[in-house]
Amino acid sequence: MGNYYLPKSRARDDRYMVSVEAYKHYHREGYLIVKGLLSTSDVAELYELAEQSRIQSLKQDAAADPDSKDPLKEEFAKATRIHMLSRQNAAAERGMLHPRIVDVTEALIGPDVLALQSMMFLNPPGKGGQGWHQDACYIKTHPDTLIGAWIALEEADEENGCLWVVPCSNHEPIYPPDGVGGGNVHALDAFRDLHAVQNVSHIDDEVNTLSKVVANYPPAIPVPLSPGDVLFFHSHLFHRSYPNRTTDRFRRSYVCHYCNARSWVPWDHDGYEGDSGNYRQILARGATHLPYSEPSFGTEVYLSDGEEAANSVTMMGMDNGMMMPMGMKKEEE
Ligand SMILES: O=C(O)CCC(=O)C(=O)O
Repeated sequence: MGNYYLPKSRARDDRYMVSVEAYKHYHREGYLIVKGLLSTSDVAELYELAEQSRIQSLKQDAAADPDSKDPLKEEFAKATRIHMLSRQNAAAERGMLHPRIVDVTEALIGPDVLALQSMMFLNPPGKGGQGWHQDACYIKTHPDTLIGAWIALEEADEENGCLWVVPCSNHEPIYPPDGVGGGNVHALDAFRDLHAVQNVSHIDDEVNTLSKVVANYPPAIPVPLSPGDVLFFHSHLFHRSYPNRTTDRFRRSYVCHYCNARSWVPWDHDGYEGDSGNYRQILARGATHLPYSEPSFGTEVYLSDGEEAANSVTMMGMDNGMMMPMGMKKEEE
C-alpha cells in the first residue's frame, strides 16, 4: 500500500470531530457556531483571567489618578480589550492552544495550524463595539487562510454587544482601506473594480463606507452565544459588534486568530525582524516547512513528525485514463 494522509492529531477522548455539514456551512456561509466546545472549567479559567486583567488595569489607573472617587466611572473608562495575553500568561496560552479549538481549525483550514493572535474582551456596560470590518484587512497571510475563533466567557446577546455577521460575505475580496496603499488585498492589481473603503471598523455606518457593501446583502444576523460556545469566522466575513447597552453586565470573550501553518505570515502583533513573522507564531497542530515558535508556557500541542508530514499520495496516469496511486503501482510490480 502507498503512503496516505495520516490524521495530525493523536486520538484523544475529547477530540472534537467536525461534521461534513458543518464544514460545508463554514465554507458556504463564512462562519460556524460550535455550541459547548469548551467545558465549564476551561471557561472558568479564562473568565478568571479576564477578571484579573480587569482588576489589574483598575489598579494601574487608580495609581495614575489617586483623586478619582468613583470606582464605577473609572471602571467604565477602561480599555475594552487586552491584546496578546497569550504571550504573558499560561492560562491565556492554554486558551489559545485549546485542543478542541484547534481540532475545529484543523478541519476548516488545516491540517497544519499556526496560532497568531489573542484578544481578551471585557466590554463593560456602555463600552466596546467595533464597526464593519474584515479581519484579513489587519492580518496578512499568504495564502490567505486566516480564521477567527470567538469564545464566549459569559452570555453574549444583542443587549451586551454580541457579534453580528453577514452570511456568505466571506466570498468577497478584502476591500482596501483608503490611504494605506492597498492594505492587505491578496492580489490588488488583479481586480478590475475593487474599490477602497474609508474608516473600516468605525462604529458609525455613515462614516465607515464598508457598510455600503454590507448593504448589498440580506440583513446581518446576531450571534448570541453562551459560555463555552465558539464562533469560528472566515477572515473575509463582514462582521461587527455594538457597544454594550446594558447597565449591569460585562461582555467578556476571548478571541483568537489562526492560519494554515504553510502560509507565509508577514505580520506580528508587535513587529518582527526579517521577511515574515512566522517565527513568532506558535505551531499548534501538524507540521510546517516554515519557521515557527513553540508554546512559551509548555502547553501541549499535537505535532506531526517530519516523516509523517512528508507522506502523501502521488498519482500517476494510466493508459485507460484512470489515476493510480504510485505506491499501489509499486506494490503490484
Ligand atoms: O468582539 C468584538 O467586539 C469584536 C471582535 C472582532 O470583530 C474581531 O475579533 O475581529
